[in-house]
Amino acid sequence: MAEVVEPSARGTRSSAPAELPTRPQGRARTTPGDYHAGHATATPPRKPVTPRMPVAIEDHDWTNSNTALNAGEIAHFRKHGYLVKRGLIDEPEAFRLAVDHLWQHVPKGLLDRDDPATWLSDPGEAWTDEDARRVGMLSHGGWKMRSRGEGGIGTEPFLVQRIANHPNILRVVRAFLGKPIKPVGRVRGIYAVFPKKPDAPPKLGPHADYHAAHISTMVLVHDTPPRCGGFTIWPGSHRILHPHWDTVHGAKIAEEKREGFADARDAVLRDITPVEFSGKAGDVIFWHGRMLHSAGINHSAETANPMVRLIVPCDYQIDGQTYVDDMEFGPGPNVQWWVDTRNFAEDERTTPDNIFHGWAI
Ligand SMILES: O=C(O)CCC(=O)C(=O)O
Ligand SMILES: [Fe+2]
Repeated sequence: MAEVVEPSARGTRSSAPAELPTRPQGRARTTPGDYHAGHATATPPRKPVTPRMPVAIEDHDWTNSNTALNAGEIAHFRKHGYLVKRGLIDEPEAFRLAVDHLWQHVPKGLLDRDDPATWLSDPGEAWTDEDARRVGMLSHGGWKMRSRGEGGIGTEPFLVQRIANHPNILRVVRAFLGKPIKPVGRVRGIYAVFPKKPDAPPKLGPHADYHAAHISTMVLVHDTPPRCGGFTIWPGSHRILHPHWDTVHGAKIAEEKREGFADARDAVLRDITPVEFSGKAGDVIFWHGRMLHSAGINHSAETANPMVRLIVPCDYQIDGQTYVDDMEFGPGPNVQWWVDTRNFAEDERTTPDNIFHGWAI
């Protein structure tokens, strides 16, 4: 059974810069500066909820790696909120560079690429605030490797040009949206999920993002078998959560809609079995920005082949909008600076059925 999920209590958010832990002196440095705290998506459940354990993602008879979308794919994405394209990008060198990049940036040798025992070691305080600023934080058994600024981690050409702006990915995004796509300036980073200790309980961290992307991708940069930490999503949650947001893409949920959002989220967790994305390097999952999702559970330390799961998350939105930074919750310079997409003034208020307003599907 998964652990009970208790989203962080609201009202506890501080105005500390993003990713600086908002912690009392001396608390573990692996605690993230939780930018979700205070946001409506972090409203606690009325009753504790235990998420179901994920099942492996399944291919269908219409699954393919074309850059056009067939009727089966469109219907599946509309209903379930995600679509997998196997072997969509063939960039072994970029993938190798991404994997090497992560291991080359481990602070002070705290994790050793060749020693799986270190992947379970939980460096704790040894991973300092300064390390987190340079290479990203450890949190909840994962490492979101990323850093701020123009040349920050996430802006490297092998991530941006060869992966995020890969013509095949852009063609699929374009097929969904039917409009020019804003070129991507950065990926979120390279995100690792460490194997959990064999006797530790499996934990999920279900949450909703609010980055204003129309669509996002997770790109596998190495082969990732099931139960090895694959990105985990709650199918159909995009439709259930959509009406609870103020606008179709923006980050806001009005005060009086908080409880409704939280109840809908908790119903999703109770009723829907999540799906875990596994596959081979170059497989890509396209997912709707309103999906409830989580980093996956990495059981590989229970097998003969322990592995650290790595993915590259990328975000896409249509071009030519009036983009604005959200200084409080991001994306913007303070918070969610690792996300390339922005809120935009032309965003519309939600209605029960305008989730795909303006899309080509
Ligand atoms: O690492 C993962 O699989 C999930 C990451 C995630 O939830 C996010 O980037 O918002
Ligand atoms: Fe997320």
